[in-house]
Amino acid sequence: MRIQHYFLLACLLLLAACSRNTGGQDLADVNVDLMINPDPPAMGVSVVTIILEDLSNVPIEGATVELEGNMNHAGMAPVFSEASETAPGRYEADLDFTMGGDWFMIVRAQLSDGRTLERQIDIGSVRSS
Ligand SMILES: [Cu+2]
Repeated sequence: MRIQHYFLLACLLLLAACSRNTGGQDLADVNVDLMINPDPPAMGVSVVTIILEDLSNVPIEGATVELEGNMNHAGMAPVFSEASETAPGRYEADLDFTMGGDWFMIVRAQLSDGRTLERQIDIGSVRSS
């Protein structure tokens, strides 16, 4: 193969990876729990903890977890954060709730078995003070 062919192949693989990420599936065999400190959530930087388990409550280790915080009303920029695994199946991220009001979280996880999870979780009201 000539060098151009490798380049084309790399581009195609990248495209495939990107479209998988945006089109992640809500995997039925994965439990996703979300906790926020402080609780109830308040405006400002908070610690968001995601627990990933299988249906037998076995922790799902080695995932890459990303969070996207959104508000229910239009015109707000989403807030992103990357979580790190602090214990088996436990992923923590700092996330800045930039405004009081109703929020929801989109949890994206790349599992070690190669599958991609995407799940939306309602947070409800974030206090403004
Ligand atoms: Cu807002």
